[in-house]
Amino acid sequence: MDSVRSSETSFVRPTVKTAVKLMIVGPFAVGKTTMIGTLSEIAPLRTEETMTQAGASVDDLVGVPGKVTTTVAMDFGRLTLSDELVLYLFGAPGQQRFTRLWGDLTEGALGALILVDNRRPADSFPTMDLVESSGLPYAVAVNYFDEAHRYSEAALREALDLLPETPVVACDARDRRSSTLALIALVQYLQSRVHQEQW
Ligand SMILES: Nc1nc2c(ncn2[C@@H]2O[C@H](COP(=O)(O)OP(=O)(O)OP(=O)(O)O)[C@@H](O)[C@H]2O)c(=O)[nH]1
Ligand SMILES: [Mg+2]
Repeated sequence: MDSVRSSETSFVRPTVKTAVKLMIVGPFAVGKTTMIGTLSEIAPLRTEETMTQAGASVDDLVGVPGKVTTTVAMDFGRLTLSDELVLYLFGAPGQQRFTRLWGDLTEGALGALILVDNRRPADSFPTMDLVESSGLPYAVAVNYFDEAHRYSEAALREALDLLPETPVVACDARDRRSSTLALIALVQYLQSRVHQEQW
């Protein structure tokens, strides 16, 4: 990863013509910070704070007992996808108590990748509500924490009540290739929507 984050990638390439802002969103501890850290070619901006007992009742530590910090505002990273296209990645907490931040954080975004924890898919519903009410087009990436809860795409679509055209991919937020593919699914979806509007 450090070799990717060499001085060569500190600046946006002069050939880049388009910069796109995308959101990476989802419930507590779903892997948002991990994914942006995995994808970003620059050192990601993080706003991690130590969790205290005060949050115990609202942030369920199921499956991540070792988690000691949480994002309190946002994550930020950058990924050059081609000579002409650069993505700015913003991570946003999806819990209802952060709704007030949502409007400012999503300003100018073209789309969102909604992360789903395969062990607790319903925890992503509040995030999906927020994204839908803000009108952002989205793709869903199921971040696999264990093998026990492997669902077929059809079952996931039904459980999450997705439209047939909404992309759904499986991913491992710790893996660069897998996370890039999830992002590409979103970007392709956004491009297909633009083409549809043009015709
Ligand atoms: N097994 C597994 N663990 C993961 C994966 N992605 C993230 N984790 C772990 O899950 C924990 C939570 O990840 P974070 O990236 O902090 O999650 P987050 O969504 O940013 O969390 P908050 O900002 O607190 O809401 C960390 O311990 C990660 O190492 C994954 O794909 N598989
Ligand atoms: Mg985080």
